[in-house]
Amino acid sequence: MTKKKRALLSVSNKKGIVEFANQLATIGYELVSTGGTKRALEEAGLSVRSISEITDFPEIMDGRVKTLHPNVHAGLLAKRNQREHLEQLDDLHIGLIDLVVVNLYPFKETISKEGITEEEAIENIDIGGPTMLRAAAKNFEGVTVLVNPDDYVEVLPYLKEDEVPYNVRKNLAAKVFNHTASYDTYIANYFNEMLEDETPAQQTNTYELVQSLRYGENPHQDAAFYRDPLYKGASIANAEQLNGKELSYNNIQDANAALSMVLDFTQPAAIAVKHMNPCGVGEGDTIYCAFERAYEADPISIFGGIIAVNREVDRDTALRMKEIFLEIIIAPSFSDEALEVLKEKKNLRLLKLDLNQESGASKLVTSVRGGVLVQDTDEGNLNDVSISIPTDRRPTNQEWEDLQLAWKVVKHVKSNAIVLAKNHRTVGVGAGQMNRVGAANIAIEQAGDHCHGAALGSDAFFPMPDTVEAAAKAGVTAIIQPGGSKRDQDSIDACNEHGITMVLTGMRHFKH
Ligand code: 93A
Repeated sequence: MTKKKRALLSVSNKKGIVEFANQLATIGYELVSTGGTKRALEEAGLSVRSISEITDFPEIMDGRVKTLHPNVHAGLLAKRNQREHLEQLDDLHIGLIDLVVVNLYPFKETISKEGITEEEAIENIDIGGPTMLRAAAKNFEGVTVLVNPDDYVEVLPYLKEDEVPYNVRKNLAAKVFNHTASYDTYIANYFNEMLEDETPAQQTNTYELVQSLRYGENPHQDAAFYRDPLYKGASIANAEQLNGKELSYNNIQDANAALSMVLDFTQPAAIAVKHMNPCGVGEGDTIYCAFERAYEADPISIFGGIIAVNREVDRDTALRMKEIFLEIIIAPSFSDEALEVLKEKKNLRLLKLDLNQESGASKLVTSVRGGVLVQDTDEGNLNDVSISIPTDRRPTNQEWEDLQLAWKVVKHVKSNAIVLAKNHRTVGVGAGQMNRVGAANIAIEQAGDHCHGAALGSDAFFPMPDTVEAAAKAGVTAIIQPGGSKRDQDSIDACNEHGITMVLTGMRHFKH
């Protein structure tokens, strides 16, 4: 007579466990469980052996030690095709364990809750569970291991046939190691954060797959999109897509650029992005007015652009937006009428995203060949700096408004960056140039007549007065820049000569 197959069930998340165990019992499995799982199964009328019977040892220390025992781990790790292993088990009266159903103490969920104490967090570090999972996964040749309740249904037919295919077992083992790796990363990060001001701790990151992408920046590049599951701020990874085609790699990058920018605005604002740079930014009393200004800022580049706004899109704004070919619109909400209007464009991607989520620095990971660079996102703004005005003239109220807008926008433009703003909108953007005056010339050319009385923002200091000279010639009357060059005085002198006012922020906004 062949021995009864043995299943070890020990789960924190009891979803689906009763139904699954019931089926296992029906097909002849002996069920073995730890305290809480055993109770749940017995309440449903199943007959279950206690893990203590297998270990010949009680569950002790409030469950801290319940399955950590050679009788469990030998039963899991014995090679089924190695006689010595099986003989050793026989000598020691240890039975094989054929199926492991384990999910872990909810560490991530626990630390995500408000007001959790360190003690509660630490109690939720599972030790016995991952040990069983890893043992079973290492020995997937002889053991089937289930870490995800969603897999019960799929595996059941194989168990009924008494033959779980090799590849299925291997796949389940891979799921285990991915799961335990990510589980440990949460724990590592939790400890790193606790230590933050003491030791520079090793930082480990874990990401969850959001979606595989059709391709990357170009069709011959594979790509996928991952989320940082612990990030609480607004993120494209958490946006609700209400209409349109699936997001592409470039869409996600552009949408992220637009989102990062719109989060810096409190009054109604509209951002138009192309290739991760803003091509038009407008502010206004209403979102309609803000969008109109963002459009007027550069009616050519907005074509095929990505829009982010920080207020509900209403019908009138939707009608205006609909007139232009846009790739994506990101908004905190869309009125029903606006949705009706915009949904007529089948491909237009509409992303609804709560912009009031507790935002904050996210880690910015940039890859280099063979490694990654990690830094905080640039959350610096004018509230964090003390400005100085070294020129003879101070800005007028209107100039100060425009300077603030230019400064907010230039932070998000690829360096070297110059932004010209006037009357609540950008009028010229010079992005990603290898010299500063080159960026200024592009912005000036784009702004044309609008340069007169415009404000100029520069993401970094002026190494020489040539940008001031070019700006003065074009009619710019106010400048905002970090300052800090050895030759700042030359730029200040040039401003005074041309009656330009200049604000120094002391904070640089490079974006390479
Ligand atoms: O505290 S533990 O690390 N010590 C153990 O020996 C142990 N064995 C299983 N946690 C342990 N478990 C975990 O208990 C499992 O991973 C599962 O999450 C949970 C199930 O406990 P119960 O059946 O009592 O609800």
